[in-house]
Amino acid sequence: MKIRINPEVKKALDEHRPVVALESTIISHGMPYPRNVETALRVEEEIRANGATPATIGIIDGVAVIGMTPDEIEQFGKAKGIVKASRRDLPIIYSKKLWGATTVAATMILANQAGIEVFVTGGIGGVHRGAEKTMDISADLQELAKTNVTVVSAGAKAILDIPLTLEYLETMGVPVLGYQTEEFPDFYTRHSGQKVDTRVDTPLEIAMIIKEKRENKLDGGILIANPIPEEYAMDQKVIDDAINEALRREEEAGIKGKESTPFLLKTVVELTGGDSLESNIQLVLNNARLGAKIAKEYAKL
Ligand code: PSU
Ligand code: MN
Repeated sequence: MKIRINPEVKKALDEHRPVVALESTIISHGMPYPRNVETALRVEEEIRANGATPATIGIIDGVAVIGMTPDEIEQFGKAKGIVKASRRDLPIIYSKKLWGATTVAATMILANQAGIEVFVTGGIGGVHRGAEKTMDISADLQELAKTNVTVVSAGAKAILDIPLTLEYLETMGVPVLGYQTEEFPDFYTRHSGQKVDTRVDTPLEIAMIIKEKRENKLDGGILIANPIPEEYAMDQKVIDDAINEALRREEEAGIKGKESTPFLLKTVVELTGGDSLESNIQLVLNNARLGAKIAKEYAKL
């Protein structure tokens, strides 16, 4: 396998100490430079401060890197043209020795191959609005169905169809755990009006559920929905208006496929004068804190 595990990460894994995986699409395609790099580095710091080792994952010259250096993170944030890499892109990127920014799906695959259970991101991909016509359903959901990794998120963005995303996860047998909430958060706000599968109140409770899923060979991922802290949440009307306008512009520009999510994110940032970016950064930091605590509890079990 074309995998390079950073020595610090390798040592932590060998010693059964907590490690947290991080994705790189959020760096290359989810936020503008230089806030993307600054955020990625702060997320790593937050994970360390909470007692775990961070492992930012991406593909460099056709080799999957588990635990990028700060300099590599800078390159992922700065360079143009790094391919957004989901499951189907991996063999092509390996074969052509390209750089690939890994999505939630691809990061889950690589985290699992490296032996990392806990993965922190911002929001997962899901069922897009209008999917009954376009069939645009993120490969992240299929990956959650089969790959043994726990994904810590702030829910899914309202650019998606959240009720359909939750239906899909139910069909695929993915536990959706609300951290200190009964309601599934919609990324920029704490509320989507949809219920989670189960409320959990402590990192230990989550670690125990992960352990049961693994020991009982119930393959697949677990989705943790961790609401954005109230003080950083966006005004519901402001964000709804921005999303609706972004969706309108997407339709007008005829944007489809893998370009869709990056386009919508970028347009929402523009339309909110950067406010949505601030929320996005804060919710990722908040997920990093929780992810490190879950990894720590899980390592003790
Ligand atoms: N949601 C975010 N920020 C992101 C993404 C999702 O808030 O950067 C990225 C993740 O990498 C996710 C991907 O896996 O978008 C989903 O893309 P698609 O919808 O094309 O599957
Ligand atoms: Mn898609």
